[in-house]
Amino acid sequence: MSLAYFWIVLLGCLSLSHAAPTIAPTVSPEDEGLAEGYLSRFYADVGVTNSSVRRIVNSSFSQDLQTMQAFFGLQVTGVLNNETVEVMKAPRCGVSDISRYGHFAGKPKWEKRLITYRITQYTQDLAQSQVDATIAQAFQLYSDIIPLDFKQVNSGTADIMILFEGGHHGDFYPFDGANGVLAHANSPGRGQGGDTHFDDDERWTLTQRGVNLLLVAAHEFGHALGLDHSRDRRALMYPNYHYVNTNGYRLPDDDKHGVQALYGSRTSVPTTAPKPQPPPGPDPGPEPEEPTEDPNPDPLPNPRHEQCSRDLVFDAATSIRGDMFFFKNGYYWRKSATAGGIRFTKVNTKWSQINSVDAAFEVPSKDVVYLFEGRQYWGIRAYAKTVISGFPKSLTNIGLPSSVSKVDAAVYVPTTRKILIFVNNQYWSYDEGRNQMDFGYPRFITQDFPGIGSKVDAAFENYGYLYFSNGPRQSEYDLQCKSVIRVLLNYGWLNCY
Ligand code: 0DY
Ligand code: CA
Ligand code: ZN
Repeated sequence: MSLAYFWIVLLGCLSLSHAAPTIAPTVSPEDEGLAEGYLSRFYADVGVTNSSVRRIVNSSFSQDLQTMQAFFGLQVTGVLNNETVEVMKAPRCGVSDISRYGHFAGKPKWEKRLITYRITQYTQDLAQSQVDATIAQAFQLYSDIIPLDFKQVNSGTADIMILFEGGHHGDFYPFDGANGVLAHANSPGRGQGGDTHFDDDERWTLTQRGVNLLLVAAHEFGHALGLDHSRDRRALMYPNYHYVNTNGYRLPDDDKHGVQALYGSRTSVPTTAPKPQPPPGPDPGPEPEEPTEDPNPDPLPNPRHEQCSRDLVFDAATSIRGDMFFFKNGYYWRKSATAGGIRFTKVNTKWSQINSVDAAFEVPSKDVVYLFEGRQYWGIRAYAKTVISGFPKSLTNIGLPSSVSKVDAAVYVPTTRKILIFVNNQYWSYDEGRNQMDFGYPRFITQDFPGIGSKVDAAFENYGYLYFSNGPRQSEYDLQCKSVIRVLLNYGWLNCY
């Protein structure tokens, strides 16, 4: 780009900034400065790093702000308001933790909504119709959540040209025989931009054996849409292939955030819930979990319609054998780890003695889950989801004072074997190994968990991080660095796009 062109772009941006103010009048000058520093540290565009340039280029400020707002699940306005400033002020563990996904230098992306693709050379490992269907399915993982559509064409030059071939195949990156490099793709752009090649010396399958085409194609199309590799081991864009169950597969959260930061999200909320999948392993088959219309109306409203509300507040949350259970008003949403689908169930149709769950946690090493309601708690066998005999027990049984009439939240920390029990602005620590309450508790939440707020509505553990909900807001907390590393909204767990 010539220098002259660069200044024209700058001037263009300047006039734009007058048209649309990017700072809400309620934001103080100090917070404005904080936001500028924050965005240039975490969201600086490649090539525009000079802060004096950034100050003038308001549309870049606004764009970076939009990326940040999308990442944190805030309303994407591009205008700095106090809610956004609050999220920026939440302490974090250092630069690397803010986003695990990556974009390519210069953030190339498609500037149109309809992207065509063409498969010019097929593999012999699968039927052509299977390849067509799998490639379409891989694209659909993206078109479900971003406002792009993909269309297969059978002649001419498409935006994304796809082929299967081993060794040399017409670019400067010959494949390496079986294993190693499985496929590669170019970042978005004209000409070869987005083109995707699969190494035909791999054994392409639709199963766990060989190399699963859906997973690799979905990874490659991530590149073709502008995603670089991610540091999140759970992400599809993690550099190394590993098989995961592809039934009902959806994009992992990290990749979803990454691609939505480039293209925004599809605005319409899907009207049909994802198909429930049977739970895996020794779990005794599909369970009689039905969306329940209650004949005797409850004092607490059925929260089903709140699933995709930004204001959704949980009563409790826990993992059970990899699935996530989110409780609210005597109901729960169950998110399947393998299928990703969500089921909505009334608590007392599952556990007849329990009407509403205040707090819940799982001790995976014992395969037991504990559910709390009022002054009582129940032990549940995780594999069968049945109440263990001898329950319910009283809260005083675990050493809580009799003045506690209900607990707000509880979570088990596998690394320390402690159960943290939250009541109002304090918490207790119960040692699961010694089977007794730790000395010196209760302690104040704000003292030991900076940044999560002074009260916890629901808490759970997931992949080594702790999640604390306070109202609709949720903090992803790193116990080791003792700080919040991301701020999320509760509804983000419930497949809402
Ligand atoms: N392509 O996108 C790749 O990342 C290449 C490597 C690159 C330097 C050209 C690749 O094929 N990497 C292998 C891979 O499977 C690495 C491996 O584990 N053999 N990447 C794609 C992939 C597919 C599905 C990764 C994940 C899931 N996480
Ligand atoms: Ca290879
Ligand atoms: Zn890759």
